Amino acid sequence: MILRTHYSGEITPDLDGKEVTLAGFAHETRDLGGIAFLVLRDRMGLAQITLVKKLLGKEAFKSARTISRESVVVVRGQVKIEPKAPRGFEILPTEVKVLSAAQVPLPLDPTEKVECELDTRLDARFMDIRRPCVLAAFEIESAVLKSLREYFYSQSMTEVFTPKIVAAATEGGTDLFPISYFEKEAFLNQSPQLYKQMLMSAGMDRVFEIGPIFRAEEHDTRRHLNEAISIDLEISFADDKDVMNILEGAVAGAYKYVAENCTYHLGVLGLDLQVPKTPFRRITYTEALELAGEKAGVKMQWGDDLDTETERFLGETIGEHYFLTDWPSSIKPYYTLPYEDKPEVCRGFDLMHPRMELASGAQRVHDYNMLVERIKEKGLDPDGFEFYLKAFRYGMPPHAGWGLGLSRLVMTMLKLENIRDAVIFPRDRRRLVP
Ligand code: AMO
Repeated sequence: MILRTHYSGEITPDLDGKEVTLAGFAHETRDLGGIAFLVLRDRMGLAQITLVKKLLGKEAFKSARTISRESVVVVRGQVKIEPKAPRGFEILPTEVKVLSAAQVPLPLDPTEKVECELDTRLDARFMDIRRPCVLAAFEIESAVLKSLREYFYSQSMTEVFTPKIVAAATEGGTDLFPISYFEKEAFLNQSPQLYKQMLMSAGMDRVFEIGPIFRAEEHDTRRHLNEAISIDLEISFADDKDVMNILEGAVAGAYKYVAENCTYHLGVLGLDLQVPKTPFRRITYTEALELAGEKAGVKMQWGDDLDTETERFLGETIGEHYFLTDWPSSIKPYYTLPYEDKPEVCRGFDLMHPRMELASGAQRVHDYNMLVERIKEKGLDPDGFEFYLKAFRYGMPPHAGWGLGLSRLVMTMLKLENIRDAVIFPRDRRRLVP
């Protein structure tokens, strides 16, 4: 195969005189007559290739000058220090091969000189991702996942996979995508919630899962999609406070890992990443309501879900990651454990970034009878949850956990405007291809 010796980002002036082979896309060509330039782009950056007729030979020089933009090329040549070149070096090639020529016109301009509508970009996503600033988010996302996995393993957690084709709604409600499953009715899973809890009864104790969740919500916002990647975790013999500590450790750790290991891609995005300080501030739902009422005149009743206005106010006031704790039991799901002495308040929490919610979690109800009651109180039918409830009848450890949205974490970390910029092929109300 192609023996690429270096990525362009790995070439530095101290390789002066060395022969290298680069492979990538023809980012730009400039023809000045007797001399021509080809800028080669790969996922680590750009390299200036100076085409010299004498070195290449007449025929090869002629064809190299006419390479269409975005064609796939391999270049073999010598590194030469060139202070006038953008990165302080140029490559003087003895061979330029086109492996796959690009048609013209291009569906969009990957040199980032021309602004482009989001829809046009998503329609030609393969070409859009050739743009270094788009690619950077996905390279960083992969680093975030690496850091999270390493952190979870360091906390002696086991990675699991639970089914995405299921028979029952996790959170109740109607936001489910039905699918045809032979002669049965089935759905795409909204959350691994019920399964990760069942694994506590299986004695797996500390599990995490990174996988897709599906929500048939009609939202058309910058922070909702119909398919998202959720990072889910569940731990036995732990309470809400324990898993909040793990959550802030995971988030701050991901920032730190990216700040230390993704300098090139952060540079492409022009970001100086600040690692959030732990512990994150914790404020109760009631305190949040009071703060918003006092300072911003927001009128909300205790028991209302926080509206976007309140969320925005809190984000602006607090200005950093924070936990919202001790929610009214009435607005958190049935699996959230109410306080024993104050059952109208529960041990549910949300992790907030000033711009939006990143995660929610709770200490769970582990008592069978209480769980059946809570399911009924929410207007749901316990019969539909029999496979889940069964796991609570034969010894269920107390447990707690959370679910964190990967794209929201990356989007807020990188200050991306739209969640679609943190998902390679997003699925929303209008988009099913590519
Ligand atoms: P929740 O429904 O709050 O909780 O989801 C957890 C996190 O997943 C992300 N998320 C989404 N991201 C993009 N588009 C969506 N439509 C979307 N829906 C959710 C968010 C959100 O904070 N079972 C609980 C978790 C738990 O208690 O363990 C649950 O699913 O970042």
